[in-house]
Amino acid sequence: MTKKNKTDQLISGIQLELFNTLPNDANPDKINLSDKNYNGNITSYNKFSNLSDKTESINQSEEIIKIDDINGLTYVRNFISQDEHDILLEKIDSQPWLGDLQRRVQHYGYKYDYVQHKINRDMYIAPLPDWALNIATKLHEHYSETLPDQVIVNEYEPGQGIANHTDCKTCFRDTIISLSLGSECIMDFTHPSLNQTSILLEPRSLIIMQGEARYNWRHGIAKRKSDKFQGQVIKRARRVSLTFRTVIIPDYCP
Ligand SMILES: O=C(O)CCC(=O)C(=O)O
Repeated sequence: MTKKNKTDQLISGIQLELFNTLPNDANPDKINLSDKNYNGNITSYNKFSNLSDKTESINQSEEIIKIDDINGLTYVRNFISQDEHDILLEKIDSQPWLGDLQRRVQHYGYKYDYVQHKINRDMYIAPLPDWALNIATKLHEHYSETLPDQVIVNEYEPGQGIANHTDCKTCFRDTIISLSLGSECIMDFTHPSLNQTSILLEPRSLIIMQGEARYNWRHGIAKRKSDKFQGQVIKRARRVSLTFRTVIIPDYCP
């Protein structure tokens, strides 16, 4: 059983509309939007609004934020718990890193060719390891129409970033999801004819790109040692991200 709350809040001079559907015994005051991640309009609601039968593994404080200025862009705060975060980072750090890009990376499922922007059966490595498959499955249950079968782990030391880009349209299906670990950082979204938007990515959060956000916008992380956001300087530390995608293999229908 759930009850529906609608609250209008004015935060940092911006009108927010907060829709949250909480279990009857949940305390709406626990939802904290004071550290808003973005300079525009958002619609925010609690995870449990329409997922009542699928909540057993979901962190109670998970919060979904639709970024109204960019169709198809969703930010999910607290997707994993702090314990899950720490275990995941330890697991990743026990795996070998590749140094073939300007930052260290790990590839799972398929190795993506960043130079030629292509993927095919020859690039298949192995099924996702359990720790990645568990997350991919949870993403598929709640946020992605397809089960991600490719993961790239990126490591960003302060000063490192990733150029503005759109993920290869012919290589991957519609939903691209990145899970952040470690440091906060700003991700920029640019469009040929619309204003740039920046989102503060917190550790344990997801950024989900679908539709227009995935195909018509570019996303990137500037090479900086700190970010300025809403008048505050945020020093970067080491950030590790896991980007989940579902590959399109030509001539193959699953
Ligand atoms: O670090 C991130 O969150 C995004 C990574 C990314 O865009 C990519 O690997 O293509």
